Amino acid sequence: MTAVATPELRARFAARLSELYGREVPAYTTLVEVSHEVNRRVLERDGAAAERLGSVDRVTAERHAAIRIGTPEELAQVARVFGALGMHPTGFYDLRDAHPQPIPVVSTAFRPVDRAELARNPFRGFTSMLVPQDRRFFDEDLEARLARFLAARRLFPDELLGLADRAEQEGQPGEVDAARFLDLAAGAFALSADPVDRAWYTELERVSAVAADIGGTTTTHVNHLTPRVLDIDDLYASMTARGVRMIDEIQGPPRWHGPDVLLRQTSFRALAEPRTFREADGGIAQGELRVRFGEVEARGIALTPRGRELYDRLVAEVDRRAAGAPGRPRQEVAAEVWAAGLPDSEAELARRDLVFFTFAPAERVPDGTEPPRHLPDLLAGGWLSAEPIVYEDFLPRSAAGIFASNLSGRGEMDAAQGGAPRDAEWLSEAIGRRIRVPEQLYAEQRAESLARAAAALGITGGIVLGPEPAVGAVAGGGVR
Ligand code: OOG
Ligand code: NI
Repeated sequence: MTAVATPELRARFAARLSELYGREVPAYTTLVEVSHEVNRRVLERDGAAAERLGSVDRVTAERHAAIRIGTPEELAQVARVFGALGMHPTGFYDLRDAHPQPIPVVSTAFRPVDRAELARNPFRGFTSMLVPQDRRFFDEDLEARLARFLAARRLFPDELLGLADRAEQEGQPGEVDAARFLDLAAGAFALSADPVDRAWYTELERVSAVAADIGGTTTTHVNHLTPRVLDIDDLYASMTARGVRMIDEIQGPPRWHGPDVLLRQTSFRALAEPRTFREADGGIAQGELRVRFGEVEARGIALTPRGRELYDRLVAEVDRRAAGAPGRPRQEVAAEVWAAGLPDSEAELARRDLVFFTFAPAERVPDGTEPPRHLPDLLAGGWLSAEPIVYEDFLPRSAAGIFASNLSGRGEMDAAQGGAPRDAEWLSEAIGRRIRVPEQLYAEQRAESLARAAAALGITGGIVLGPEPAVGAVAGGGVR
């Protein structure tokens, strides 16, 4: 019997979820259609340059799902399902101290980490876990009742988890097991018709709409499924022209003439969906909930720690200037700050070590001379070509902005209370899997490419990242 390789299983799962979510949230289908139109327009306009940050096949199929769960046990189970799909927990995001609005969750993103796997299908699952132990949001009594409620539910059937473990450990399930796994996995994330306990949901909603979405129901579901577009400003205008009401702003870096970095995101507003409720008197009634929305994103180049520091400084500067000029659109202020603060070419971004690239020997390297050892000299001399590394992760500030612009109530919080400390290490322990660090993954990819290039060019001792010390000391040791 034929076997299904991990990337193929992941691609099939992403497609299944897309079908499911399109059936549940028809506006998502519009969003995907408009995304495809935008991507076609950009390909026509920019030709090969449009595919600089990923092939059109990759980008067309690219999605991230947002999943919200209640306990470390549930997160460990999600990790097994995603593990079968070659997706590893990457990055730690604490949204409890997010602006403009704190959310009582911590998050990680499950995603492929290997370049070839990402190129094949980069499906990600941004997964948030409630922190009922955080006294700023939940008092002891509510924590105890939440814990009981969550302990009594079962989000993922044993058969699914068994198939997931087998696929992860042995790889390549047969067609029959793969089909069963996909049915059960997609089913676990479908919106359930089970009645929602109105009083319980409302009580949690007073703390946070996200707490209610997670802890107010006996099942889980996809909160949103996000396609990728090559021009998010075009997408925003095209959706608005179709009469879809978008949130006020595109989150993340502004539109500008230089290379895209990190991540820009926007969404249409959460739509009212029919749900069944159990009322206080035990009666069943129809009602609606407004929790699922349609997000879309554009991806740029990954920033090095030095680039990220610069980015954070620019964002702070935008905040400062925007606060001083209340009437001005934030995007306009941001574009101005960007133009003054960020180099507007890949070459200059690379020279200043602000973004991540992989490097390979140029098609035609100079003859008859020894290659230099320092990266800037190798680039300037035409020895190496550089390929940008796409940012494959998330931005907590955008996440919080998207959360906030889609919630109606602000929730109640008592900032004087203690918050339960949580970090990546805590999360690794809790789910028994190492949480990868995005910047380390990008740095490893760069180092591997430099080691290969050094070997191909015969540079003994390896390529040195920074310029010649005489030119200006820049940190960054030899690779290899
Ligand atoms: C997750 C919000 C974060 C993103 O793209 O930054 C997110 C959620 O709403 O559950 O999906
Ligand atoms: Ni999202």
